[in-house]
Amino acid sequence: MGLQVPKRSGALRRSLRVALLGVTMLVLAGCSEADTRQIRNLAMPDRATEQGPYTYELWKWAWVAAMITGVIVWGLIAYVVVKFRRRSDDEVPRQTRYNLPLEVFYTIAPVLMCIVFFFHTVRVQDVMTELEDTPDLTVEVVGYQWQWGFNHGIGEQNPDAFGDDGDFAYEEYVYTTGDASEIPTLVLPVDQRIQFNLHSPDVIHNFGVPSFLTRMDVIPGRVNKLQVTPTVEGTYAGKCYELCGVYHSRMLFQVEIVSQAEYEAYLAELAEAGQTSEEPLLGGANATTQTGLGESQSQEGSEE
Ligand SMILES: [Cu+2]
Repeated sequence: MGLQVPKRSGALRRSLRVALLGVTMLVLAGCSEADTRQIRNLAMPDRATEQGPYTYELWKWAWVAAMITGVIVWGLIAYVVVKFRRRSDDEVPRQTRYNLPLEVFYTIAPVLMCIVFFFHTVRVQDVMTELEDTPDLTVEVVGYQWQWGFNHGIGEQNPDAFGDDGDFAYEEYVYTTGDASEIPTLVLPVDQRIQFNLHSPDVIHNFGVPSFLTRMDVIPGRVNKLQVTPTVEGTYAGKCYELCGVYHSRMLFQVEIVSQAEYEAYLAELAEAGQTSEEPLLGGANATTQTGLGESQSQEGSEE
């Protein structure tokens, strides 16, 4: 005996249909321009560098591959659900074991897919981590608990400098950093290949700008290097991506990509404000000389 389901009245069906239509319209109307952009970008930010599109393409095609796999799997599930459904209460399905060709297929296919994913991941990673011998300029970045400092070189860059202790690319620097009331701004010239030398005097941080579609750990005791070529002028958000302590969430910064002339004017502005030094300020002992870290704060820090 089957289940006795009361037939829905026509009125109920009509009101259900109206409700469904209403919900659909509400959902569609709720899509702001930002949402539409997010959907179009597959939840990725706009690309602001030459290297960014590589990450984006990897992301996009990984989704395409996952979708194709999903559609095949869902299709097969629907097919067997319908084709092999129980047709009468006392039917016992045919019992089958082993299907060698099928088992070989579903072992080899995922392995092949992993190889393809791996190949493209390595290819993109090589682009994102590539270090050209002669970047157009080098910025010494310091991430410290809990702030960022940016040291821009003045004058000619020494292409042989390695960026480690004392071996810096410039003879003179201007610097900027944030304080408790203001986050710092990293100003960069457009269309120049920029190398970031990443320093940390305390714990592991992570230097990341979503619109660059890349980021890198900032590790005490070593200098990690990252090169990007910004291509779109504008203001972007950056932050620390490694939980580094109680005020990790304050390690925000702003990135401004500007023209070469504006960049030079900015450096002159910093120099005029007296924010100059012979060597980049890299936190630690230097922290006392950085803006935003007054003497009282640094003394508190040294007592720990
Ligand atoms: Cu941090």
